Amino acid sequence: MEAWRGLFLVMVMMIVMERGEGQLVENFYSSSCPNVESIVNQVVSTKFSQTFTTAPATLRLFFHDCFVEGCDASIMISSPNGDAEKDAPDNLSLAGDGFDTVTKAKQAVEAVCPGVVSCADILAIASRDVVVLAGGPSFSVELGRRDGLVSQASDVAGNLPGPSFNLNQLNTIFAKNNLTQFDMIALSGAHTVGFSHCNRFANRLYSFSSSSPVDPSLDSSYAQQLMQACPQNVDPSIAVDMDPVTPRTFDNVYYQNLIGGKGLFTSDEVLFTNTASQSTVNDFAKNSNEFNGAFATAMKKLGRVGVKTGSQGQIRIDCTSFNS
Ligand code: HEM
Ligand SMILES: *[C@@H]1O[C@H](CO)[C@@H](O)[C@H](O)[C@H]1NC(C)=O
Ligand SMILES: CC(=O)N[C@H]1CO[C@H](CO)[C@@H](O)[C@@H]1O
Repeated sequence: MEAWRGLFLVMVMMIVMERGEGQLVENFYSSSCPNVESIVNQVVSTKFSQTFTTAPATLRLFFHDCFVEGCDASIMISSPNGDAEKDAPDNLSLAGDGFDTVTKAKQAVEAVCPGVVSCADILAIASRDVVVLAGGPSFSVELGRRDGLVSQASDVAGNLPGPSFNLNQLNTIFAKNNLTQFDMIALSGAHTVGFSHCNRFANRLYSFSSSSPVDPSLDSSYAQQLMQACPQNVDPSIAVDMDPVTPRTFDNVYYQNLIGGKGLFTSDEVLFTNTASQSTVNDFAKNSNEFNGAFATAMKKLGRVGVKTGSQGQIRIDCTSFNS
């Protein structure tokens, strides 16, 4: 009888341990690098005080990293052949400031706890920190990610949403990453900061349909403003604020913009025009606490996508190259 009970207990423990292995925890570095969060925060704050772009650049880097090969810092890898994830055409706006933030934070962490903290975790911490610095909600970050061993430009296509996506396409690609429509709407609120290049939405101004060159869901004075900033055949490096009202504050004005026909991309505006998502947009527009809570929850879920843990992957020494 005792022997059976012992065996049963061992089996329960094995199941618990097996489940625990793939999971992130908040205090992962509590003994190996207890100050990691304050070290990262210090670097991110300094960089943010030098340039606001630190915030949108780092946040978008995290999103792109997680949706391609999981949150494993594969986006950080530079390749002499130009065939790593960051070399894919979709990267045009992956502003150097995001990469620079992670590289600098990693250097500061390595100086105190060498070889212990993954680049993937540093990117996750820095992404939370930039949201807070820009005025958004704070939240705890789960840690324990390992850095990936694969970074391929060819993996990017098909794994990231496009600015012309409709609601179904958005829901499908987020669902593949264990994120609900509610999470997707909350995460889209990241477009409350940062820039977009003209070519990502020019179709809405000049070639929407044969009967109407301008997308009728665009507010007409906003459309005028965009045409002024983005004339046809404009220099491809020209970019506009995605939130025309409060571009440097992480707030719920993004959703108020959608209600007013001032969503920059089709994929933004559709969240309001489609009745299946409209009520969430209305709620987030009215209630910033609700948006903040939903965004924080969705960021934690985003941070769990495709993570490597335990003995998978490696702890990169230099975030831009695999350990040799
Ligand atoms: C819902 C589907 C999404 C689509 C279709 C989308 C698409 C885009 C596009 C086309 C740009 C402009 C790139 C450029 O031309 O420079 C952009 C910028 C940006 N996106 Fe998204 N995005 C989506 C979701 C997200 C999510 C989930 C996040 C983060 C949580 C995010 C964060 C950002 C940020 C911060 C920028 C500005 C980057 C900068 O100024 O450097 N996006 N997005
Ligand atoms: C989604 O969640 C399931 C169940 O927890 C997990 O097995 C799967 O790996 C997750 N997918 C991604 C892309 O993280
Ligand atoms: C920041 C970055 O890595 N930019 C690259 C984006 O992709 C183009 C090619 O599509 C490269 O030329 C850029 O260097």
